Formats: sequence, C-alpha cells, structure tokens
Amino acid sequence: MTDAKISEALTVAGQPPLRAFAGLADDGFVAVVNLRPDGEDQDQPGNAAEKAAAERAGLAYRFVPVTGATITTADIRAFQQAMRDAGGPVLAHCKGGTRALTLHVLGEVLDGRMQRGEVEAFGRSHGFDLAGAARWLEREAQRRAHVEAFYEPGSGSVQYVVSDPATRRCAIIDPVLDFDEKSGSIGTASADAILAHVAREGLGVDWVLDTHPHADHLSAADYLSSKTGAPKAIGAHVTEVQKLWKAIYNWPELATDGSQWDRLFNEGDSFKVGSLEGQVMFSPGHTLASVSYVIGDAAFIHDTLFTPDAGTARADFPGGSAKALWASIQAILALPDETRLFTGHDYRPNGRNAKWESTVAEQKRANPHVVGMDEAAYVRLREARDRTLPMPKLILHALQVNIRGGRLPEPEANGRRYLKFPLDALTGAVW
Ligand SMILES: N[C@@H](CCC(=O)N[C@@H](CS)C(=O)NCC(=O)O)C(=O)O
Ligand SMILES: [Fe+2]
Repeated sequence: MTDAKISEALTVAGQPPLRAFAGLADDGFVAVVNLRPDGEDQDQPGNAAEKAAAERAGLAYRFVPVTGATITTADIRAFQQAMRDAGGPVLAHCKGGTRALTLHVLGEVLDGRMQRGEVEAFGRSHGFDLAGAARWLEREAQRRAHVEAFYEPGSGSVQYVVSDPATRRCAIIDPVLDFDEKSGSIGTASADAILAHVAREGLGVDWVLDTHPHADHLSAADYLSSKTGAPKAIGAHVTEVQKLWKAIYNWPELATDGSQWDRLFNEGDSFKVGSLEGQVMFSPGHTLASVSYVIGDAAFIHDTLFTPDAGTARADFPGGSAKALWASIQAILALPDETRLFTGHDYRPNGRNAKWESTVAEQKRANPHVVGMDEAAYVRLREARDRTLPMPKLILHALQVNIRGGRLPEPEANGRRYLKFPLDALTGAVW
C-alpha cells in the first residue's frame, strides 16, 4: 500500500488489504474512508468487506465512492463531513491515493484555504499527479449557473438554489416543508436554512419552483414565496393532478385551475434567473405534471433519472406512466452530453454518501435503466419494480398540501388546521 501523510488528520493511500485494518488502529487511525466504487478490480475487497473489517478493528468507516471523471461538489462535501465526523486521524483510500488527495484539495480550494494555482505543485510534493483536480477547478470556474444543493435526509429530497453570479439573482427549486407525521408538527428548519443561505450570499430570489406536486414530502414553496415575495411556479398540467386528487379527497371547494401558483409553465416556456435563461421541458411519467428546468448548463430533472447507480423514479402514482417516463428520460438524454443533471431524490444505496449530480454522458454510460434499454424493456423493468414498492409514507398528507402550491389547509373555527385521508383509495397496501 502506497500512503502519504498529508496532515495530522489525513493520510491518503492506495487499497489497503483487509488484514492491514487491524493494524491501522495501532497506527493511530480512528477511521477509514473508502472512495472506491465496488467492482473496480477483481481483487478489491469492496464496501461490505471493508466495513466489516473496519468494525472488527474498532475503526469508523465511511463509503464515498467516486471515479476521477465524475467527482461532484457533493462528494467533496461528503469527504469533508467524513473527516469532521472522524474527529481524529483518517486513512482515506482509493486504488492509488490520487482520488483521495483530489477530494481533499478540491475542498481546500472551495473553502479558500488553497489557491487553484497551487494544487498541482502540492500534489507533486506528495508524489501525486493532480492534473485532474486542476481541470475540475477550471471547469467549475467557467460555469455560469451556480448550484447549491440542500439534502433533506428525512425524505431523501434534494432542494436547490441555482444562482446567477453576474446578477446575484436565484431560483429556489423543490424546497421541503418539514413535517413530523407522528406528532403532526410542521417545521421550517429546512426552508429557513435555504433562506439563511440566500441572505448570507446576498441573493435576490426571482422564483420559487416546484418540478411536480410531490408525493413524499410537503412543499415549502408557499412558505418561501411569502417570505421572499418571489413568484411560485409549477408545470401547467398540475391542473390535471388537481382534478385527479380532488376526486380522491372528495374536495368540492378545491380550485383546479392552478390559480394557487403565480405562473404555470408549458413545454418550451422560458423564464429568467437574473441574466440566465431558464427553459421548461414537460417531463411526465412520475406524475402527470412533472417538468424539468434547464438553467444554463444545469438541468433540474427531479424524479426522472436518479444518479446513474440509482436508476430512475417510480411511475406508479395515480396519473403515473412508465411509458411516458421513458419518453421524458429520452428527451433529457437528448440534451448536450456535458449538461449537469440535478436529481430530486437520493436514497443512498449501500449506505454511500448522498449524490444528486451527474451528466447526460454519465447517464448514457452507466445508468442500468438506460444502457441497452428500449421502451418495452424499460416499461417491463419499471412496472415490475414499482409493484414491489410501498406507497410513500406521506403521500396522503403531501398531495392535499402540494396541489395547493404548498399551502396548508385553512384553519377551522378553532384556529387549527386539519388533514384529511381517504380510506382504500390507493393500491399498494403493504400486506
Ligand atoms: N420510502 C420513501 C419512498 C419515496 C418514494 O416513493 N420516492 C419516489 C420519488 S417521490 C421514487 O421514485 N422512489 C423510487 C424508489 O423508491 O425506488 C417514502 O416513504 O417516502
Ligand atoms: Fe416525486
């Protein structure tokens, strides 16, 4: 194993054999961070075996799989978080150590502790070639749309603030209103974290956008729109979703003309975020009304494609269609290869760090729901998988709020708000 001590807190290394794990604690390490996706090499122990070996040795363990060509800001932040959580010396390894050092230096540059121009010389001083890290920073510096993601672990949702550095205007996309279904409590911590970011960065909010009426969490669009004064918008087909759920909830007074939003977007509509141009793509399948927002080189595709290792979203909610989802995915994959794709959920398969960013090229290369598929095969795969999935825990709570743009039910005479649940309206019971 090649290893290099970068600081008291961090040593980067090539693949350690499992038998070396017991000795790492004696060498003073408190944690191992594994950066290798499973299956890179035949003789690689892999995530599960490393986790077990680390536990046996009394070491903390974190799985932050990355490939050199696909590193994202989320990976860099996850690596930093793993370092902070360890609270002592960490051995971070990939195959040869370069990816580990790359994540470290990228974090240092993003946080202003290292200059972009110092990266390669720093790598050489430790015996590593960090040309890839320098290229990553170069690409990042050229981006016009700045994207900040906020992961909400309760529902595995990813909320975004996309901003125009030139005008410091932004759009908020798919914000979450916290909800504890056991106590019936509503909270605004997630939405307030977005407001705090917006204030810290001195951003003006042009839009509060939802990609679709969510079925797994309450939307904070109404809350954030009233806090910022920014208009809220969603796809125009939301009116069909309103009609569908109006019948399910037996809710005669619900307006189903979309008047709960300031703007309803159709396919091809455009809008501005500061000086950046936003384009709307109609992306039905997961829901009747789903849209994707393409802003600069960033596309917010929510529940269509997830990250390549996590496949695609389900298509079995009322109004869903695997066939329509396949067509929507093809339209997204027809965007330029380098388009950054930001997905709406991540459920952290195999306990890896949360991921939400990919590119069109990566999806075409590595998503098993895309590679070698045609419409018929995809529909078979999607429908078979959907039959195994229970309904989201909050579907009946969420829809009655989200088809009103995130507005909570009006208070009753006693000042309290109530939710309403239809019985036996949905299929997919867990028994
Ligand atoms: N366990 C989650 C499931 C949420 C869920 O169904 N998520 C949708 C997106 S809203 C999905 O596409 N899931 C894909 C999957 O679970 O494989 C919950 O109860 O909230
Ligand atoms: Fe969804």
